[in-house]
Amino acid sequence: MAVNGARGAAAETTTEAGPEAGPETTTEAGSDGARPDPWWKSAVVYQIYPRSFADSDGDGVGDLPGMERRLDYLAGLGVDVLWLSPVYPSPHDDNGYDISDYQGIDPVFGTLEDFDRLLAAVHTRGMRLVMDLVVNHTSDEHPWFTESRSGPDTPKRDWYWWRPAREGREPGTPGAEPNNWASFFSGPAWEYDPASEAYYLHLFSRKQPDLNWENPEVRQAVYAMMRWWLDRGVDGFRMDVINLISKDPALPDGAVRDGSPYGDGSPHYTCGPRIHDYLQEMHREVFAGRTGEPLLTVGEMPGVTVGQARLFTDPARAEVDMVFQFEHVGLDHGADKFDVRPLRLTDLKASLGRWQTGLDGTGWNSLYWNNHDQPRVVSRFGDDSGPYRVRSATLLATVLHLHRGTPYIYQGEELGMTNAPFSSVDDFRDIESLRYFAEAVAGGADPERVLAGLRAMGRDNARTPMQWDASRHAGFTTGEPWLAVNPNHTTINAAASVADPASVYHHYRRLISLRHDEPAVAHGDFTMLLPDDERVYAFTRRHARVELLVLGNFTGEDVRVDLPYGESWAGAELLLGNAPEAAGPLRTPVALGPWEARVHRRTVPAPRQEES
Ligand code: ISL
Repeated sequence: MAVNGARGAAAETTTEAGPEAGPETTTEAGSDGARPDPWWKSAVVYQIYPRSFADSDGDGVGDLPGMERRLDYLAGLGVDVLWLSPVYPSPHDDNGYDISDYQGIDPVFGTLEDFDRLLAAVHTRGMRLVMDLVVNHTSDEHPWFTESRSGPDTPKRDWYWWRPAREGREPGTPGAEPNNWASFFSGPAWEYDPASEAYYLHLFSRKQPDLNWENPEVRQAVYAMMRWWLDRGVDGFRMDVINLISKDPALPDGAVRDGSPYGDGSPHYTCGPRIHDYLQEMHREVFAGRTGEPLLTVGEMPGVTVGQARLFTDPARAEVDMVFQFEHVGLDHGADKFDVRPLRLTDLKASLGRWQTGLDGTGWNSLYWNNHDQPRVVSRFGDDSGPYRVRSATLLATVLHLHRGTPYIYQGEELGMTNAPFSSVDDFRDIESLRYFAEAVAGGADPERVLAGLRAMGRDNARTPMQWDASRHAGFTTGEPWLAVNPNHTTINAAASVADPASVYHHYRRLISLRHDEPAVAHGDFTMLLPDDERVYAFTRRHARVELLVLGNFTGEDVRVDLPYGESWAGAELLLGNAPEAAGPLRTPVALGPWEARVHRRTVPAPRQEES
């Protein structure tokens, strides 16, 4: 996509954070000196989960005016793009990922006028706004589905996947579903509709019927809706489970796993037969030929492989700019995601390293630890227990943000927010956790064990309200929050973090500035070091004559490491670190304190090919 000038004027800012937001990060010449690099290669995205960000009217649910009041905080952090999880009208069976009207705003979040004002205020500050696009499914209360459900002969019948019961089975009874696929949220992926004596497919909840993308009318309706939002001024889309939209129309049974009543349907709907056609068509119909600001598109793609991602993100194929892949956030899963295993650092390095290499040159990575579906990273891969919370949160941030790709920060991650102390199942609100608990306990599992899994991995960990200050309900709402605020907000909150130069917040701010200012962060190549070391994450980034060395100690102990070619790094300047007591140039062998992270920089004398 072409690189244009800035949208609006980047607001003058009086904070130390600086105005480096958004379009200011555009690079004119490409890193290879030829094609201009897209602006999003040096951008950082911040995800807002609207329900839990800021409530302006005391109903206990975050809203658009609340968000608008907090924009200066986000501009101060220096992020370039805001991505909003869904704010459209919805019955909220899955917190807005079940949409009943694609072209409106749910009253709980505000009005279209509130949205337009928010968008203008984001642009005034030099940032961009990306919407969530949820088009694998609608809500069952969407008029498209209401009409589709009204009878077999309605013109919209074929907009969804309707199938008769399995042959020889009594419709509506267990085992009579048209195939053996499971829903992501427990139970079968089919719901029986007695009125029309047929089943409809729902890969998620039964209130999220899957759209039939085989039908060209469905696709055109989606593209028209996307154009409507772009005409309104939004700057792109994060596309929910977009690699699930193409199903094998035969909807075959999946292979049955031992002991499970369900088969694995994923080979028949993950990156299905027409997925590339659909995304290329979407690009032609929605994005190609648009004048004005360049956009950002990111496809959420559970189960995507590196090879597939390379195709999806190859600019020459015009599909999406980048994808969210799931490999690294599955490394601590056992039999399922609630069966938690300890993370092996070598597995993490092997996985992220493979993605770095796999998308090098052709595609582009998105980088994330957290989003609204994942537990808090400081609790998951760091140490949230007290003395090392700040150290481990800043180490994780440093390692992630120094990879090649576009980093995503999930609200509160920049404060080092932690998992929540849920004491009983009644504390959870998420459909996934509640359904999983009910199904596991009904199947004879020990409720305490199931609860332990939910505490570690449940999505509500990410969804507790943003911790703005130490006051009641953390300054999130004056009413009763829809999900309890984490009691640790009295010490972990934005007001305290902004005031403390050694906080997690200021570390994120420095990482974002570094990406804007140092081309090697956005554009440098990537070389993993010490792949077999279980304690230290180490890699280099190189761009032109600048080389960066990133080191992170993933343990709570002092470590000493010998680096390959370590002596050549001796004396390299420290660009950024999380342990002030260790300031100064690099000494080898390197000694790292508990959860210490360092980024060193050196200038290399000659291009790599002449070096050896
Ligand atoms: O969290 C998950 C279940 O373990 C993931 O599999 C998740 O459902 C998957 O990443 C898809 O997520 C997206 O689509 C869902 C929605 O519930 C998630 O919040 C959304 O991010 C259905 O729209």
